[in-house]
Amino acid sequence: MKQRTLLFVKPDGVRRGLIGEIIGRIERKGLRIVAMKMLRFTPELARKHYEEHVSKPFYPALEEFVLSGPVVAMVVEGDDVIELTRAMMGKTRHTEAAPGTIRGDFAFSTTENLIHGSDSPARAEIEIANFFTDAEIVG
Ligand code: D4T
Repeated sequence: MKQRTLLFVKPDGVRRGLIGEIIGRIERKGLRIVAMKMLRFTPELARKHYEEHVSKPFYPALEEFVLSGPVVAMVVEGDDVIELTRAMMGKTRHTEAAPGTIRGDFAFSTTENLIHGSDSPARAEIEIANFFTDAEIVG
């Protein structure tokens, strides 16, 4: 089933020069990037994007981290793209992410884990609208 998802390279990925590595994997997999931009999170966007985590003990550190530098956000399209990109990202915790996944190959922290990807069609729709206007989706 053709789907869209919201991905972003987190500030650690940008700082470490891994934008190209991450986008390259998405392109080489045959997925289609239909929108992309570099931006900085605001506290408001962080609270909106991470609404399910706002009350958790790790949220302050998570917010500080996502505000710590620019991110590269994109909308990616493909068959079953949500499940597929979650598999390519690897598990959230750096200790559990399998080698061959983005986090398994490059992440050494659970908070600084390089990439975000929507985890359901409903979340993808909300997250895409948080980051992009319809006019910015050009692919
Ligand atoms: P994101 O949302 O960034 O794609 O990550 P996941 O979907 O894989 O993981 P998540 O929603 O459970 O966590 C969101 C975000 O919070 C950070 N985090 C998470 C953290 O710093 N400490 C923690 O204990 C957990 C569970 C990492 C990703």
